[in-house]
Amino acid sequence: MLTIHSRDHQYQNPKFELIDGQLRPPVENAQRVETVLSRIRSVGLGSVLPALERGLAPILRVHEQAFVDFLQNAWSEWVKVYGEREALPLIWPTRTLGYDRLPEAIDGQLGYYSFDAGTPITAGTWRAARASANVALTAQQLLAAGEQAVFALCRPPGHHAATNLYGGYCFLNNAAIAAQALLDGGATRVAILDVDYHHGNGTQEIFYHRRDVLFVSLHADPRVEYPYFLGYEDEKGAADGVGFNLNYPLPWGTDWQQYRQTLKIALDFIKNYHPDVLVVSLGVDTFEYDPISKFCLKTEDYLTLGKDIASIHKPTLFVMEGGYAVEDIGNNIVNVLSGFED
Ligand code: SP5
Ligand code: ZN
Repeated sequence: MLTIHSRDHQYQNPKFELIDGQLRPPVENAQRVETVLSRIRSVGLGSVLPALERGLAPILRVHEQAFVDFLQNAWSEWVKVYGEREALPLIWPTRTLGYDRLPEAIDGQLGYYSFDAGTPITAGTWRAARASANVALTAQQLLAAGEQAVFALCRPPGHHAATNLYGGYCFLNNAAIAAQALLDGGATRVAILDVDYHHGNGTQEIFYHRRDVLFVSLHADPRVEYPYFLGYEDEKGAADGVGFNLNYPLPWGTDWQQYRQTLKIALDFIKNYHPDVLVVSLGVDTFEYDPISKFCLKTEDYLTLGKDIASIHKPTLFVMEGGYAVEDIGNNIVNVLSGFED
């Protein structure tokens, strides 16, 4: 299987993140990509190709222009006021505070365009986020040109990013951008299967009113897990999209046997949708030793996960999302990809 990669991921390199009431070294760090790359090379999964520049047009098919402008300028605006320290929001337009005014001050804008304080903007965030979208888009082009499966080694991840919101370590929604580009390139129906531990709230929001993209997500129950406010089973889509959004919240402690029962139902649903293409939001933070998660999948289970995904026989674009057990994510990601190819 071909892998697409960009060195520019390293420009998202915050010194700390705010997590669980502490400033700690970021779990979403550059080492993640290096572990995956080295495993891809040691097992000989296939060639690793650089991402091509695709410009802003395919990004603007998914994200609002003003949001993209904001991401592009946030760091320089922040530095004017606070100097070269990580940009974090501290106030949000929530419930009765009002939510439809875009303030002029950078602090207000950070709150307007974000949904958490765990996603630092740094000097290189925009460069890295764009590169990550280009990774997904380059993989999308190869798939459109006839490859059966391609792996987009995206970083920063994307599935929490919505039309005009960033958060959850995500700025641009790589999987959604690729799915839209597949449609724009001639596909009629695209299915997105999100197997990251966290609900893909951004992807859900982007396609919630549409039936040309089916969004199916297995994730930790938002009643007790991040992102808390979306990902419930009664969120089934709206307007034309009713019936084309499917959430499967699972309890803490879910192991492979329990996970697989739900996965089979999800894959059956996807199969009956008859998509032209499958996009997999591939997070391996479902791993038993993931530092921020509470599922119990083992390294060998990811082989079966890949095999199960292959069983619906669709051209498949794998887009990397989360997974923070930095020593193991290489094995876990590559197991999914090689299980798929077996
Ligand atoms: C792409 C992706 O996986 N984003 C995840 C963002 C999660 N950020 C908040 C994590 C809160 C973690 N609380 C952990 C409790 C155990 N220490
Ligand atoms: Zn995740």
